[in-house]
Amino acid sequence: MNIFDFDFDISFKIPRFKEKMRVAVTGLSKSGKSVFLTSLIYQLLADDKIDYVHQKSKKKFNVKLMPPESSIARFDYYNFVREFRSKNPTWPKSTKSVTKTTLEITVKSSYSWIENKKIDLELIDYPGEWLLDLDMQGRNFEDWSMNNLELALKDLRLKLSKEYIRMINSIDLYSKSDEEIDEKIVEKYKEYLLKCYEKGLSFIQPGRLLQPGDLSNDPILLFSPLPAPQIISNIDENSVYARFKERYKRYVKDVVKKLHLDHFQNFDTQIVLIDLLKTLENSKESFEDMRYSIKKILENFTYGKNNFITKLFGLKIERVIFAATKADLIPKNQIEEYKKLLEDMIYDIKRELDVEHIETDVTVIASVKCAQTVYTKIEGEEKACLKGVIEGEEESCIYYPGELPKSLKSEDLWNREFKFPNFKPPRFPQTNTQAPPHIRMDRIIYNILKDKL
Ligand SMILES: Nc1nc2c(ncn2[C@@H]2O[C@H](COP(=O)(O)OP(=O)(O)OP(=O)(O)O)[C@@H](O)[C@H]2O)c(=O)[nH]1
Ligand SMILES: [Mg+2]
Repeated sequence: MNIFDFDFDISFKIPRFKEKMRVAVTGLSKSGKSVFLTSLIYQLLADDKIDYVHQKSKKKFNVKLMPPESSIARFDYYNFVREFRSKNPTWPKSTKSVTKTTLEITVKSSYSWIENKKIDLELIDYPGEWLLDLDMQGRNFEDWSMNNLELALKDLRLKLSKEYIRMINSIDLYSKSDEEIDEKIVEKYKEYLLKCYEKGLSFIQPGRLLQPGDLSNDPILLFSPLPAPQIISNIDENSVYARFKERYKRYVKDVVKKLHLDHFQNFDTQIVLIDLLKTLENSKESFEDMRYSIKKILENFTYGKNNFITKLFGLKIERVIFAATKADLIPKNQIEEYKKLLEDMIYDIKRELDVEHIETDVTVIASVKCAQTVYTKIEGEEKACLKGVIEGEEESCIYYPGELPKSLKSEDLWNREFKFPNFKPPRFPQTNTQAPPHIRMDRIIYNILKDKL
């Protein structure tokens, strides 16, 4: 045998560990989380997948949707897509529980002797209302009540909370009473929260009261903020106050803390989705209230740098992407102003993250583009408008949503009128060969994956 006839085993490859990426998609209710996740998965699975990502990363990769773990419900991707693909496409319904999805990304190795890299990208979806309740952790009932009652007596809320305040002022909250009254008080409080929601206010606690999920009709939710008595020892153990305090404690311990531990820890990337259209349609107060809510929400996440050692104790968020959603409803010529409005909202939050060396990015996106910008004359003046099918209609129409001023500093912004109707989504392609229309989803996907590819 010729010694040069040596059979070198080229099938051997240097193995690689599978990497994990956990992305916290963070957003208040109706900010567009479920649609964003559906679009993101669709874009990644589609054959024409995100040319931009391939071009920028110069890497080839494949994506597979993994079967769900048995312990947690699966993000309803296939049903959402089926609805988007139907003749009369519809948006996903409001989310009522926590669901999870994992995408396995296989990145082609640059060398044939090194195994392809595999990354598990984990994403969760949940009702936006539940997010604000995380802020209740670490606060006792007295503290929480004081904060929420102070808020209820301020500005716009003062009018909305009138009936609730009148009710609690007319009841003896500290002496022995029948439990029947509890439901009535909480019902009034819920009415107040709903009014806040309708006025575009975001800070709503407990959010679970508006979206109870599996706690629907559960007495654990029978509490609302109450003023503390002058003398603590005057509280009867069968009083409204004592019962509400006890239920509050149980809710925070058994529900909020558990939710936090089970689902809102251990992320390395965060995407904060913000629906600024809601604030434009409402008021400056709605804008400020949203800013406050986002700040409160982000206080519940852990930021920092990950390294081999720190990873042993759980991941920290190293990168935060702020994205204003539904940008297809802002005419093209005002997109820069829309972005500036987002920059204004998150200015302080971003600065704090910058100081901590957390990478941040600010962008505007439309997960699913439903409307086009067209120009048309209104009362002799050319205006940028939207063309699309408004929900409940059959035919496409041209719609003027209002116009963002060039300078957002002027109070003029909050004197202008805006109205953004819900547009019907376009029908999704019937096969995975092509992705649905979007704005900047490719940019955001690249941003999420860039360090891993
Ligand atoms: N035009 C437009 N509308 C959008 C887009 N994304 C979401 N929407 C609208 O916003 C609504 C809410 O979107 P969802 O993704 O369900 O919001 P969510 O954050 O999951 O809401 P919850 O589940 O209630 O927390 C949708 O029903 C659509 O009407 C988008 O990219 N463009
Ligand atoms: Mg949802």
